[in-house]
Amino acid sequence: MKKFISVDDAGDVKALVDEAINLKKTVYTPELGRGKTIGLVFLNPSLRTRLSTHRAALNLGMDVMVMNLNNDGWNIEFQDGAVMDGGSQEHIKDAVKVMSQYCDILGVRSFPGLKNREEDYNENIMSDFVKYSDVPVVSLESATLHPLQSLTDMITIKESGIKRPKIAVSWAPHPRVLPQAVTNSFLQWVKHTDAEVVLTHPKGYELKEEFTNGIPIINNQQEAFEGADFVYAKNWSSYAHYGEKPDVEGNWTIDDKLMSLTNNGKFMHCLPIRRNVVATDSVIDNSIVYKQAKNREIGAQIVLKKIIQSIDNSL
Ligand code: SN0
Repeated sequence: MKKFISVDDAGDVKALVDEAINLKKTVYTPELGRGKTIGLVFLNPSLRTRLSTHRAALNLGMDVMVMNLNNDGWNIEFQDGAVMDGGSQEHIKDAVKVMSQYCDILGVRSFPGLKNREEDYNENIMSDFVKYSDVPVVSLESATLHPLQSLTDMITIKESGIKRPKIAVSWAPHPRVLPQAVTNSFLQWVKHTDAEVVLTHPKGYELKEEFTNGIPIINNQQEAFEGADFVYAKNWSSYAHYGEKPDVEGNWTIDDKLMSLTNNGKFMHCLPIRRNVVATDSVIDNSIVYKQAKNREIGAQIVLKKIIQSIDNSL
């Protein structure tokens, strides 16, 4: 594995999921990454991704450096050819080039601006990291994708042991405008597994077709929940009316009544979750969200392990 930006870097998804589950038997293998350093660069907040990737690196014997670029670095200029006589102090090109020289792997988190759809869906910032980094780049969530979360979700679903589970991916309410990344990525990954997926969202919240191709979309949330083994909840803002939050009819908050339509379905969410907005306390407290969060560690570890192996093989 030379980088980890999307499902296209995962190779055989089912095999990667199995390898990750198998890795749980020997989590601590410090000889694999000894003498190697990972740099974790954050342009946005993070709790699970930051700590689980850090822990995964420690399990592999790596050293870890964390850089909160927005708070602790210079103001970054992202525009090519910019005349930098204003507020920005360092060009992304120079920052990435330099940071990558101190590391063997560079992880980066960068959310979308949710103002300019073309810019976000071009993945300009992640592409700059890949282009200017001297070492492999791992996405810690980019403008449109969150592959470490999705890999982990595939692990959690596989571990349930349910053959060809029915998964209802559901939009849920939120007070802010949020990225489409987690849902885009989940849909991208789940297509490589044995599952029956239905997507439910209010009108106006259609995702980019590339991600929903071949997946039934049901605008009636109750109908979508019927017989589901898993409910995967997430809010996202509109793709068509980019970065907006069109009004929604009805109450999409996931509660016990909705969950009772499922096949004893398990509730999943990537966290952080707005309690009693996205889902009720009772739904969250009876869910598998902490199992998902715990699995973030093994998901990150299999990715770092595979990248370390490909670095060692090319030496
Ligand atoms: C991010 C998102 O992509 O939706 C990260 C999820 C892993 N979530 C948020 O930004 C939530 C922020 C909030 O105000 O609740």
